[in-house]
Formats: sequence, C-alpha cells, structure tokens
Amino acid sequence: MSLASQRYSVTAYVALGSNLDGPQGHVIRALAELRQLPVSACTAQSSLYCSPPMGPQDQPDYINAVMRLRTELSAMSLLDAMQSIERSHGRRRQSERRWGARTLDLDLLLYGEQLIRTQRLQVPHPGMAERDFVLRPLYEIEPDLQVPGLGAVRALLQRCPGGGLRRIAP
Ligand code: A4P
Ligand code: MG
Repeated sequence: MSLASQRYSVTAYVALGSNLDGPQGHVIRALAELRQLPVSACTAQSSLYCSPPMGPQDQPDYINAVMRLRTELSAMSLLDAMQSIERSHGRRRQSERRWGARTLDLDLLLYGEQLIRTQRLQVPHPGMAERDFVLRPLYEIEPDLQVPGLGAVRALLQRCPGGGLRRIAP
C-alpha cells in the first residue's frame, strides 16, 4: 500500500454494473473515475465479469466489477460522488424500471464496519448476499473479508446460487 493510502481511514467497497451502450467501456471508465475521487485511494480492483441479467430477462447481459478504496469521504459524500459519476455516464433514473437496463450503476457495498440504514443509503447494500456478480469479485479481491452483519464473504458465496457468471478480463 502506498504512503498516501495509509493515512486514509475507512475502507469502502463499490460495485459497478452496466448493460447498455458499450457496457465494458462504461465500467472501465468508471473504474478510472473512481480512482480520481478526492481524498481517496483505490487499493484493489477486481477483474471484469459478465453475468446474465438478474430481474427482467429482456435486457442485455451485464458487465460487473468491484473496487476497494480507502477514503476520507463520509459515506454520504462518497454516495454523492458515485451518483455524479453515474449521471456523467448518461444515467437517467426516472426512465428506468426496477432491476432494468442501465448505462452505469454504482452501489456502495460496505463502508468500514458501519451499518447504515437511512432512506438514502443502506450499507451493507441490501441484496448483496444474493448476488454472485457482487460476491465473486468481492471474494477475488478479499477472500477473507467479513461482511458486517452478514458473515464471511466466502460462506456467502458458497450459499449463493450461481447465475452463469464469467470472468472476462483481468
Ligand atoms: N441507495 C441506498 N443504499 C445505497 C447503496 N448502498 N449504494 C439509494 C447506492 N445507492 C444506494 O438507486 C436508488 C437509490 O438507492 C439511490 O438514489 C440511493 O439513494 P438506483 O441505483 O437507482 O437503484 P438500486 O438501488 O441500485 O436498485 P435497482 O434499480 O433495483 O437496481 P439494482 O438492485 O442495483 O439492480 N443483473 C446483473 N447480472 N448485474 C447487475 O449489475 N443490476 C441490476 C440493478 C439488475 N440486474 C443486474 C444488475
Ligand atoms: Mg444502484
């Protein structure tokens, strides 16, 4: 770990997903943009994965990945920054249906050990334990991770039904 990242105090995990308009490009650019967040440093990045859609099946496959950061941003400031990146990728929430196609979805999976349950932000992200496209990349970058309130990522992954996920790029 670099000197710069040692002074940051919270470890956060962000999940990325895209299935519209050249999804691999959206995810690769968003990973680069997350690396540029203020008072933050990326400490690990998973491979890219391709996964069949969870939810409505009449939509393209997704590209997914997970990034680990150390950050001095508050959880809310980090969410603000993530939503600003989503908007810059053309994300328009009003025209979307639940679990429907999107150019870029950034979900805050974990923020330190914190359990956050506000209307605007829920951490750990609800549903992460049922999503192999979240758990596999998370396990790849940190196999011994303990998810606050949910247990070992290894055990969560073993219990999670496989959904045809494929690793496509390092
Ligand atoms: N919000 C609350 N907690 C969080 C958090 N931890 N991280 C709030 C991010 N946002 C959080 O977000 C709606 C609101 O959730 C935000 O305004 C924020 O204040 P959203 O991104 O519009 O919707 P969502 O919560 O992500 O729910 P939605 O639309 O049901 O999408 P999902 O659940 O993320 O599912 N299949 C595959 N294979 N791979 C995928 O990545 N993704 C989806 C989208 C569907 N199917 C998929 C995939
Ligand atoms: Mg989201």
